[in-house]
Amino acid sequence: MSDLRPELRFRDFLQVLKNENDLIEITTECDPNLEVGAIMRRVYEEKLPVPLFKNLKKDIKNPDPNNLFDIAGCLGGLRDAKKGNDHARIAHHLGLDSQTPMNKIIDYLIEAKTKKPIPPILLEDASAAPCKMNKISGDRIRLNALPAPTLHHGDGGKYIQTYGMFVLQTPDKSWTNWSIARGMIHDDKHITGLVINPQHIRKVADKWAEIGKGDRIPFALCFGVPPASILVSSMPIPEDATEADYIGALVGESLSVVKCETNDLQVPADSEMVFEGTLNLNKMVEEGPFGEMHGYCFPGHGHPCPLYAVETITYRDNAILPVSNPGLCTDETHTLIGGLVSAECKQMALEHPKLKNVIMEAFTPYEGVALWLALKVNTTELVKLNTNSEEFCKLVGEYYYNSKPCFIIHEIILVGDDIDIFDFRKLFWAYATRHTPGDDQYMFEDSRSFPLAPFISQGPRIKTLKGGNCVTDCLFPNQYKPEGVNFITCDFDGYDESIKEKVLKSWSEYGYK
Ligand code: 4VP
Repeated sequence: MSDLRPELRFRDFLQVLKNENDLIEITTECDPNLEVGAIMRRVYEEKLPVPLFKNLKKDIKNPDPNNLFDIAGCLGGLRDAKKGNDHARIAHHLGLDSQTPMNKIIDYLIEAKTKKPIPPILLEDASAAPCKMNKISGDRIRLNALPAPTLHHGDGGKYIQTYGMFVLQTPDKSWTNWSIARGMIHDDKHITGLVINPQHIRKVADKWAEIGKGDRIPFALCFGVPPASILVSSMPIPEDATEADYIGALVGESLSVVKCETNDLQVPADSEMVFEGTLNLNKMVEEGPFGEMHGYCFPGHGHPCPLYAVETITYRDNAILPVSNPGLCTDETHTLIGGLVSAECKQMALEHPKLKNVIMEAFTPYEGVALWLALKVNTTELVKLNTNSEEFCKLVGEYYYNSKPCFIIHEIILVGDDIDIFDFRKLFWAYATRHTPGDDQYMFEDSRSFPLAPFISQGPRIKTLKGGNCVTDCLFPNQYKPEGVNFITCDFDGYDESIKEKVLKSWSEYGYK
């Protein structure tokens, strides 16, 4: 049996992918300026093996004297289903069997919440930690010399941070948040990035501002962390919950952490690289534009964002920078952010007295780039609620659109229990055929809009950041009533079991391979 622990060790994760012919070491020179991004986009869109860029083109005028890192991309993208399970890489992030399908991954994430949290263990001898092999600080830090990628045409700079994990802690140390937020190189010593509400990174940072220390908030940015950690960092787990303890419960053991060099924060010992320093909420610089999870970059000006001063970098030998290149489906913004929002939304249903028996599954279909949330409804249980479309959709919309996980969602689609919401062809068919546009759609104008959604950022609601959220009811009116609806679906599934069995058994006899 293999002793590789892909969920705990980033290098083991890469080795597992390599063993499964799902990783290609690219030794041809590749330019971090757009070429790496273009390769990654093609890999995501064609579901090809992950690229490990071993020969990044150097900037002749400004070469990196420390030769800090190679790049690994597309680590949470989909694998070609012909090679087995298309969610294999997500399963490996959690140490699950590579064949585990997405609905089981969602259930696994929910189940781990019921397990006792396991806090991390602080290694006394930090010098033994891989992330402490090398250290640079002060003048030796030259961020502009690093082969950080410019990912999309139109991006405002080099995005060194797309798949690393920020560590921030409240001043009273009661809440430590691990999260992903994008980060762009500003100059040789600084990066800038989104620190926005309702993200927890903002809430923790605001606690420092409340005590007058918003200009020197200690942070660590860790790259190549245990894959279970990066996955949970995309997760909207409840406020005050410590991601590290939940991850311990998820992987069944304590994570090993070490203290930072310049502050009291603790970081995964097995990280590839750790940037340490202070975040200044009062110093705003231009960040972006950046091609985002919905598949667009809107060139032009960026937005003011706070500044992170990078004071020390520790890193292991031959460090590897993990990179996500968001865009058209399917990349980490859809599998991880969307997948974890799905888990939270299913959990929310289980916690609701009326919805717990009615909502069977929740999923953000990748083709909807995590703007859509599909909810599968148990129609037998729905009838017992003695409700109707308007009342039920208002209940669902008010509950979900006022929650943090649904911050990124703009359309909730209700479908009956004959629809597999993980099968987009079926979901889209139900969407097209089972609601009357307008009549079966309920708008929520008081809830928060997602500023990154292109129709919000490019439309009038960018001024108010309110509303534009919809519940689309793809249940027929009679599915709310005891009489129900009688229909036979005109697809292969719609035939009797006996016919299907006979056809499948005789398939090759007919001449089909
Ligand atoms: C919560 C979603 C989210 C996705 C991308 C991004 O840059 C910021 C927030």
